[in-house]
Amino acid sequence: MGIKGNSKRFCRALPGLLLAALLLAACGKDEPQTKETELLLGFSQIGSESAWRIGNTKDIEEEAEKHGISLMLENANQKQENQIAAIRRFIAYKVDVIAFSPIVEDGWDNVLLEAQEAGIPVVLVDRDVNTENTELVTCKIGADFYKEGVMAGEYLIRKADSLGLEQVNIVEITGTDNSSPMVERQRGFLDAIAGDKRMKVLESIDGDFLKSRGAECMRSLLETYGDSIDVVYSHNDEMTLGALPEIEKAGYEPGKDMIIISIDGGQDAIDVLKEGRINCIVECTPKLGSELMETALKLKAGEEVEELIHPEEQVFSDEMDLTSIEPRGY
Ligand code: GYE
Repeated sequence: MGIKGNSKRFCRALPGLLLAALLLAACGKDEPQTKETELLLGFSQIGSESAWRIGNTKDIEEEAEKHGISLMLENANQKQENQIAAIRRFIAYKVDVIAFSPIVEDGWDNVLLEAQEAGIPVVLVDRDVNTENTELVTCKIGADFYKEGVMAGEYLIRKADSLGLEQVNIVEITGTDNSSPMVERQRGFLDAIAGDKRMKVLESIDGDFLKSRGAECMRSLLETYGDSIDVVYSHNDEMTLGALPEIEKAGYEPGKDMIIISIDGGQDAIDVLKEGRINCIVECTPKLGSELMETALKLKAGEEVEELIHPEEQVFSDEMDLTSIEPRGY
């Protein structure tokens, strides 16, 4: 799976437009003209770094189709400059609505101003931007990353209580530096454990949300802290799945010798949770497509939209009956 090339995406939008042009050409002067209300949505996706991201792209494609929306979808291959260029193309193409998942929080003001000047509403999907001009963004649809971090920290406190631990040494593998899930998952977690004297973060290391980086980070953490690591808190499943074999190679049993906490809840990680090699996964749902399409339709119709939409999320952990987890679908 993965995101297909940009030109293909571009073509997805075209059949509708071609059809409209053909209809117009075919209509004689006296015949009534049937005009479709086309909605063209430009969406700039970050890349394909994780099962979460691939599931998110698929969901957006499927929901666009279900809602009869023409989608120009571009994959930025993990580069902010590609996202900025994509947004500029959407503006030039005069899409009705621009949506994007900003790879990092900073550096969007100029291009957002250009969208505003062109009168095109902008919807943030999944991640957030850092801007003083809140008028630049119409609304945001995505998870409450701070709450996810808090839920991870609260689980750890309960787990430490149940094991009767007196000292808890934590290593944290973080997502992409300056991305909103990285910033907020860290802040929420630290706030949740702040009042607990047993908790100590030995090191936070940037794993960029990638499996390969998760493995590298874990190797380096094991070299430095080895036996003293009690907990691995990883900001996504991909990095967790990269870290686990390294822990095993070093002679430890993840889930028993070390408490493993992850975020996302893709099927592969849920299966590993069921095996007992991960202790807790805080859910982050990639299924944001239907909210996005409904919001885009409302914006096109000139209706009010909600400024902030957070999906409901839960915690999957060794505290529950894991057989009750429904197939995740990504
Ligand atoms: O957790 C990670 C993905 O922004 C919430 O990005 C998203 C994160 C998700 O690559 O797996």
